[in-house]
Amino acid sequence: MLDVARVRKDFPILDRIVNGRPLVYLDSAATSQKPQCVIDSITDYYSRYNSNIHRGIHSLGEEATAAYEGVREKVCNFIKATSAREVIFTRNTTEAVNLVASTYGRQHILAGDEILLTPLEHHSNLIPWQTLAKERDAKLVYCDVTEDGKVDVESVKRLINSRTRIVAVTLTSNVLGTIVPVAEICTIAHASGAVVFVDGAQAVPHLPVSVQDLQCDFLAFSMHKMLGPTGVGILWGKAEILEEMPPQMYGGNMINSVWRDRVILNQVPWRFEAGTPNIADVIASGVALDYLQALGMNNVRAHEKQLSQYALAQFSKIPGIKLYGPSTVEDRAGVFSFNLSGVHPHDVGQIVNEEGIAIRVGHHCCQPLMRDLDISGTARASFYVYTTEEEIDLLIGALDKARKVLGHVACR
Ligand code: 7TS
Repeated sequence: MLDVARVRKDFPILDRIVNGRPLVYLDSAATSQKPQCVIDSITDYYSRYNSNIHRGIHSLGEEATAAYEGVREKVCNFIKATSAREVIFTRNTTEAVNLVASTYGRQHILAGDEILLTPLEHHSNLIPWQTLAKERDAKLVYCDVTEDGKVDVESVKRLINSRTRIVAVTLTSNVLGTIVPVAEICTIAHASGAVVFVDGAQAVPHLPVSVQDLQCDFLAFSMHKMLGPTGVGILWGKAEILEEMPPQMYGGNMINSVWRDRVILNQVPWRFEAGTPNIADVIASGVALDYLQALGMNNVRAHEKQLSQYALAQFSKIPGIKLYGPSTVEDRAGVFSFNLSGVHPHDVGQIVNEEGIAIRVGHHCCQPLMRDLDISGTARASFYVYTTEEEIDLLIGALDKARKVLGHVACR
C-alpha cells in the first residue's frame, strides 16, 4: 500500500492554507497536483540544458533530445506498448482525439458508416466524432448504460455491425467513475472490423493500463492528470495504423526531405509532431511517470479502491444525498458525483470551498450524460495518491453543514 503521509510531503501545494483552513484538494480528476521533483525538473531543464531538439549537434541539444526521446520510452513502458515509435506527444487528450478524428477518421469514415460511443463520453471524445459524422454523413450510435452507470456490453454487441468503423469509448467516466470493460468491447469491435479509440484520461493515471491487454487501437491521455505538467498529452496508436495515417499539421520537424514542390514526410511518430514541441514539460512528464512507477500502479489502484470503499460508506450517511455511478468499488474509480436534495451543486461547491475544500461542480463537460440523468450538474469529489480518509471526513462534515445552512435558507 502507499505510504500516503510520505507521499504528501512531496507535494508542496498541500501545505497551503485556503480560507483559513489547510487545503483539501478533491479535484484531481480536473488536474492533479505536482510533486516537487516534477516542478524541479522544469527549472532544471531551463537552467541547465534548454535548447531545441532534433537539430544540430551541440551538447545541450543532444541532452535535450535524449531526455525528450527518453520520455517516449517511459510512456511506452508505462502502458506496456511494444514500441516507443507508437507514442505521439500532443498537448492533451483533446488534441489526441482531434488528431485521430481529423486524419484517420476522415480517411476511413464514409456516408452511412457508423461510429459507436458510450453515453459517458467527455465532450473531448464526443464532439470530434460528432463533427466528423456530420461532415461525412455518417451516423453516431450510442450504447446503453445501466441504472447504476455501467456500460451494457450486450447493447454494444447488438449495435456493432459491418458499418461500424470506429468505437470511441472512455476507460473511466469522469462523472460516474465507471470503469468500462474496454477489453471486452475491443474483442466485439474487432470481430466486426471496427477500430477502438480509448479515452484513457481518467484511467491511465489511476490503474495499471496495458494496451496489450486491452487490445485497443488508440489510447489517449493527459499528463497533467497524472502528476505531470499541463501541456502534454499522449496519443498511442498501433504502428500499422499510424504508418497509414496522414499528419494533421505540416511544418518543421515532421519532414524527411523537402523540394520546392513536394515533401517526403518523416517517419512515425515524428511525422505527427510538427514544430518545436513542449520540451520542458515532456521531460517533466517523464519524472511524473518515474514517480508513479516507483509508487506502483497496483498500489495506486489499491489506495483509491480503499478510499472509494470508505467514501461510499460515509456518503451514504448523509440524508438526502444522491450518489451517481456504480456502488461497488471493483467497477469504479475514485470519482464521486453527487447532489444534495434541493441544493444547487454550485452552492455546495461554494460552502465546501469556505472550508478550504476544492471540489468540482457543474456538467463536467458531459452535457449529454447530464441530460440523460435529467440534471443540470453535480458536485464531484475526486481522489488521488495524496488523498486521505481524513480529507473525506472533512468533506462529509462540510456537506452536512451545506445541507443544514442551505436547508435553513430554503425554509425561510
Ligand atoms: N476525457 C476525459 C474522460 C476527461 O475526464 C477529460 C478531462 C478529457 C478527456 C479532456 O482532457 P484534456 O486534458 O484534454 O482537457 N476532464 C476534466 C474533468 O473531469 N474536469 O476537468 C477536466
